[in-house]
Amino acid sequence: MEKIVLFSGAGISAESGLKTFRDPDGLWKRYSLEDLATPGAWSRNPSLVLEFYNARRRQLGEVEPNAAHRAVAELEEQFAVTVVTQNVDDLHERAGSTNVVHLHGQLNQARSTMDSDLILDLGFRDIVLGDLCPKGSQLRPNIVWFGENVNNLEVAAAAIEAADKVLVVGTSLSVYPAAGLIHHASAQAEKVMVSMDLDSEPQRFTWLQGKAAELVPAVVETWLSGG
Ligand code: BV8
Repeated sequence: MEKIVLFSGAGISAESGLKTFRDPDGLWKRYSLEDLATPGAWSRNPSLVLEFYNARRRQLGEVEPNAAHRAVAELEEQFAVTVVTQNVDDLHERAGSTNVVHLHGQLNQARSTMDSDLILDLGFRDIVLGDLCPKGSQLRPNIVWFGENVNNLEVAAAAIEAADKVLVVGTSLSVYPAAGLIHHASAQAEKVMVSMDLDSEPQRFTWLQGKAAELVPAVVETWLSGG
């Protein structure tokens, strides 16, 4: 079975109604990531950080996967698919993808502040000060903040190296080390990138400019019909 890796960023979830980060109306255009998505932010004002993620988690409970997420799930009919995502939403999973590797954590999970391996499912519930892990320490979002180590990098790099096709969707490739993963795609692999705009022409990738919910189903249709 041919192997495919889908590498996604916030742009794949934009048409589900979730804000991206660096588009004109993006989250980091409205808020300061230093005040919301760093360990320093957490130690200075944990309530503000908790509320920022509570609001995003509540919204996640009200949105649905879009045609791009669903098309990616359909690829599993004929291919061995690994989804490597920078996103913290669960829309790939809700669309039916069964092998999703999260690099930056998951919005619907909480984590102990004394044991980073102690992870709890939250669904779409809030975390507030005083919510404690079973070991008695404050719960935090299970999100990788700036300055924290990224999860699953080796697994992600190995999957991309082994892939026959790599489809990159909805990422500005601004955040490292995640963005560096696309360079692990082999010379022989078919390499396609879908986004609305690009800061720089991606070497080795065929760039399709446009919306994920339109372009990803078209690429998937071509691949499923043998193209
Ligand atoms: C680390 C969770 C080691 C939070 C996130 C200077 C230079 C280079 C690097 C650094 C530097 N200084 C510091 C660093 C490292 C830093 C970093 O990369 N900073 C950047 C900002 C410069 N990285 C880290 O800190 C990482 N850790 O390095 O650890 C270490 C250890 C100790 C001490 C030091 C270092 C951790 C990074 C993880 C941070 N957490 N997410 C949250 O979600 O709240 S990152 C955040 O950005 C999200 O995960 C997001 O996915 C990710 C990347 O953004 P994108 O997904 O690409 O979204 P973006 O808005 O940028 O782009 C959207 C794209 O979609 C655009 O291309 C647009 O055209 C397209 N689009 C929009 N709509 C559509 C569309 N495409 C198709 N259809 C549409 N409809």
